[in-house]
Amino acid sequence: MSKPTLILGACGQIGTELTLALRSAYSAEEIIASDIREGKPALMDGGPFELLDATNYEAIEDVIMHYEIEEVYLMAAMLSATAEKFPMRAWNLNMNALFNVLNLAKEGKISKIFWPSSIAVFGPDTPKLHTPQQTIMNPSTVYGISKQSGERWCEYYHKKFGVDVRSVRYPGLISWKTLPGGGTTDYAVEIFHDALEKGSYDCFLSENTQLPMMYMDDAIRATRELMERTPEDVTVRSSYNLASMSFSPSELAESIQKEIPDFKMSYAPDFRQAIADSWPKSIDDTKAREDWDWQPEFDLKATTKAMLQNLKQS
Ligand code: AKB
Repeated sequence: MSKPTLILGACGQIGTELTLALRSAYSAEEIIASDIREGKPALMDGGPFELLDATNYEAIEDVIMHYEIEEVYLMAAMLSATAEKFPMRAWNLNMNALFNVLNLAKEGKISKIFWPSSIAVFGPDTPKLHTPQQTIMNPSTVYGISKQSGERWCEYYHKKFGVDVRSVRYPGLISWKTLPGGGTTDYAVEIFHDALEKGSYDCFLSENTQLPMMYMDDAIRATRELMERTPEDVTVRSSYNLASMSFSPSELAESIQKEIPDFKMSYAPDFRQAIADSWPKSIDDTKAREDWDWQPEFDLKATTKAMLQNLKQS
């Protein structure tokens, strides 16, 4: 079953893999990639692409009308570390892009939205272990504030206008096809590149900073599984907690050392340490498991092996 679908922010870390996955599952011609810049050849050559600014309502509306788009995945966002440097730019991008798609759905121009939230919605007052779906949030970062506000607006548009918007709180995502940019969990991707290229990595978080993480294949599958459910199954319209594994930089280094015994790790925490310290260490995703049978497949060992193998071959 294929529906004309628009991906905003298709050239980023998640957008690239989501676009490729949807194009191979459905008719590639119906999966329209878009971003403010061009992406990798695999993405540009594999189906339609539009240069599009997610904050420009009229430009998105034109593309939606032209391709008769039904579903939109809004993957354009400024992540946690960059957002601390450019708070107003982050707020404008993260909120205006969301309002654009929510309003297009409210006006009946699209029928379904996916919008990613993040573990960044939680803050220093949140219980750190097995953080529940419903708990104290109080995010202390620019990015987290925008994601928590976004969650409130998603639920509001669903309740008030019947907008079918769906969301998960992604943990740090580990992938080999496209580098992340501007996040606090980026170390868990950079480390694999440096391990293969230099045999060492200087980590910007301290050795025992445990954070929730996920391999990209699991994240894409979760996204698709949530989007494929009937609206009645989706009982959370803010955003679902989503989990697979949690580890610290030193645990990741040990896992890499099992594959590359001479790998060396050093630590030089910077401003991103404070962001990481404000986030949960592990997440309780019972609600996602109950509502749409979420089950992760990749643990730390499987992720390490997949990352090293794929990066060596790429
Ligand atoms: C970030 O580090 O900012 C993101 C996130 C956890 O949402 N990867």
